[in-house]
Amino acid sequence: MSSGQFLRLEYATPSESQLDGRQGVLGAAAFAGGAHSAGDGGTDFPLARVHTPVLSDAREMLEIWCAGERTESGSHGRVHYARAGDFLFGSLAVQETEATGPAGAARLGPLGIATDLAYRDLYAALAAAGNPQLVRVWNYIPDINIETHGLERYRQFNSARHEASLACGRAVSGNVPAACALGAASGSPLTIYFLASRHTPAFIENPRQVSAYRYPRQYGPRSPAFSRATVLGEGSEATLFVSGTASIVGHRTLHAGDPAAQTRETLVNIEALLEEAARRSRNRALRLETLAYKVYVRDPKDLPVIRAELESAVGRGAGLLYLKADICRQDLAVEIEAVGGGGWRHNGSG
Ligand code: 3EB
Repeated sequence: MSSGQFLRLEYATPSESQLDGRQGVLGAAAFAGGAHSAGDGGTDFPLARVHTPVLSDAREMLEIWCAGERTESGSHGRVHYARAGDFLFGSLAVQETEATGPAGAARLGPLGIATDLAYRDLYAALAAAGNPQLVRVWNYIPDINIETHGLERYRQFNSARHEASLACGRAVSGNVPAACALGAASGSPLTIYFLASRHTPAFIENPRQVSAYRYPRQYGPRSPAFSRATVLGEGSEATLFVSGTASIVGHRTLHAGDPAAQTRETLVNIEALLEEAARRSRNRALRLETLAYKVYVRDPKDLPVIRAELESAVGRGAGLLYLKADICRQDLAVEIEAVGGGGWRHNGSG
């Protein structure tokens, strides 16, 4: 069934985006290595400020989600949210220094406590909004690869996300949102934004990969709770959300030390997801060249080869945004996420 609504993603600089007084914005994320300026005058929609540098001439870039007329906006706990029809966008940030948390969570450490607080607030905001389905979650974790308390911080995050989800009666496998988890600047807050819908998406796994929620214990005590992709709607209006995707086959990293080969393997994974998504949603317009991509590059010196591989496969796509970010495994040089589909139109300079 068609929801009769559109969802549109745009990548733009703050000046291109003309956020002040602009209509139809559901929510946005601003990416910058230094100080943020987008939305300085305040916005009436949620704006996530993510502390990751942009790999282009622009100092700051915006990811803007438009969904027609906003019907409500406000905050619930730490979550700033806006609704438009069936969609809900939310954003929240938690400083680890404010993370005192429940006594039982002390063993999680400051990042674990921040994650616990964040996810409890996220689920409470969803519950207050009548429990729309989580479709896509973006997680930005300061110092993601650093080990503290005897455990890498990404793994601490996974444990806390998993346990907070269980504590809130939420799934940790199967019907879990598409997601990504990337590094952010040291000392920045744990920053999360998300999209939810009154419609339940299809949850897509990649036949080439072990589901992340079934990763063996070698990747951490609690497996990451995300689907490889989700699709909202059916036929020509289906909108696809591809999770952060990397050069992983089965559960193992392939092509360590070779960013070009990692990019090609990642694209094979995305194509496998496209095939699954097209089959499940009966949308044959879902093709590599019609998606918009956000590309996380660990080491900026790899940008030229990663860009060459990606753009030879997808052209300009429907938009490309390159960011410098640490990735959740030390041996991964690149991770790519994507959005596409018929209910979605690109409307930016890309
Ligand atoms: C991977 O495939 C790469 O923890 O939410 C990708 C997407 C990754 C989401 C998450 C992690 C997450 O395992 C890492």
